[in-house]
Amino acid sequence: MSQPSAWDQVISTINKHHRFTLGCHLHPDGDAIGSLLALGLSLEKTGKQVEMIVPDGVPATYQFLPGIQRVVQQPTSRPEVVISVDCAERSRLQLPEEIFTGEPLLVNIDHHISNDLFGQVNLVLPDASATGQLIFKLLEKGAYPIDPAIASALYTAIATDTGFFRYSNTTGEVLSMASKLVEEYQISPSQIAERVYEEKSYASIRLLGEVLSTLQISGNRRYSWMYLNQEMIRKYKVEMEEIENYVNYTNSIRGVEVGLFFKEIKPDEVKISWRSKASVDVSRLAAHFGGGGHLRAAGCSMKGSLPAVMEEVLSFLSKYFEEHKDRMDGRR
Ligand SMILES: [Mn+2]
Repeated sequence: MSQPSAWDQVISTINKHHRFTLGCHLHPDGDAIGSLLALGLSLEKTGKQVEMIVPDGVPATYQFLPGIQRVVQQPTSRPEVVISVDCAERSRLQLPEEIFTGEPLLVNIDHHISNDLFGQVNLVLPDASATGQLIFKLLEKGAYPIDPAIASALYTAIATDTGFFRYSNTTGEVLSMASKLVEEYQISPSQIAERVYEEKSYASIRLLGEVLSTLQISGNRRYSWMYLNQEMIRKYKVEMEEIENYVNYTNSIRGVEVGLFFKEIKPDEVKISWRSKASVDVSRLAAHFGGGGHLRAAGCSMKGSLPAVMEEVLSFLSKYFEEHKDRMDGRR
C-alpha cells in the first residue's frame, strides 16, 4: 500500500476540525459497521464531536458490538467534516442530504476498486482486504486511541470481509493485525465469530431451507443456482443482511465452478450474486449484465420478472461453459 500523502491528508483534516459525521453504504455489512464504529469511537475519545449515522439501522447481527448504541439513525447537528467508510460511490452513501447544506469537507475511506474518488480527501486503497484494515492503520498513524471496544469493531470489520480469514484476500498483514488486536486488547475471536455466525434469526434459517429447496445444478455439474422470490420475502420478513451469505452454498458443491443466487428484491427487479472458485472470473460475467465486483464474488441487478431474468442469465452461462469446455475439463 502506498499513497502516504492520502494518510497525511486524512490525519490533518481530522486534527484541524472538531465536528464529524460518519456514514456508510446501504445494507451495511460487518466491514462498514465495524469501520464506522471504530473510527467514530476513537475520534470521540480524542474529544471530537462525532455522529455515526446508519439511517436504516444497524443489522441485528452487529448489535453485540460494544459502543454500538452510539450509532444512530438521525443526525442532530451539522458537521464540519463528513467521513464516508467502505462506500464506493457518493450515491450509495446513506446520509440525509441536509448534512451537506453547510458544505462540509467530504473524506472518502474505502477499498473498492470501483471507488470513483468522490471525496475532497480520498484514502482509497483497492489492495486493502477491508476498510477496517485502513481504519486500523489510520488510528495507528494518527496516534488516535484504540481500546477494547474499538479493537472489537476493527476485528469484526477485518474478519467479515475476509470470510473469517478464509478468502483469497487473507494476507499476512491482515492476520498480523488480527493477532495484534487479540493480544493487545484481549478481544475474543471465538466470541465474535459466534455472534456473527451463530446468532441467526429463526426466520432466516427457515427461509434458507426454502431457498435451498430451489437449488439446481447444470452444465455437467459445473454451475449451480437457487432463488428467492417475493412470496418468500413476504412470508419470512428477514433482513437482507441475513440473506447475503446464502449464495455460498451454491459454490460450495464439489465440482461446481460458478454459483448463482437470484433474489427477486422487487416485483420487477432481480439482484444476482455470483460466486466462483479460482477458475472463472465472475466479475467479468456479472459485467456482461451491467454489474461488477471481484474475481470470486460479484453482483449485478436486472429489470424483469424472475423467470425471465433467470432464463437469460442461465442460457448465457450455459453458452459460456460450452465455449470453455476444454479448459474446464483439463482442470478436472
Ligand atoms: Mn469492505
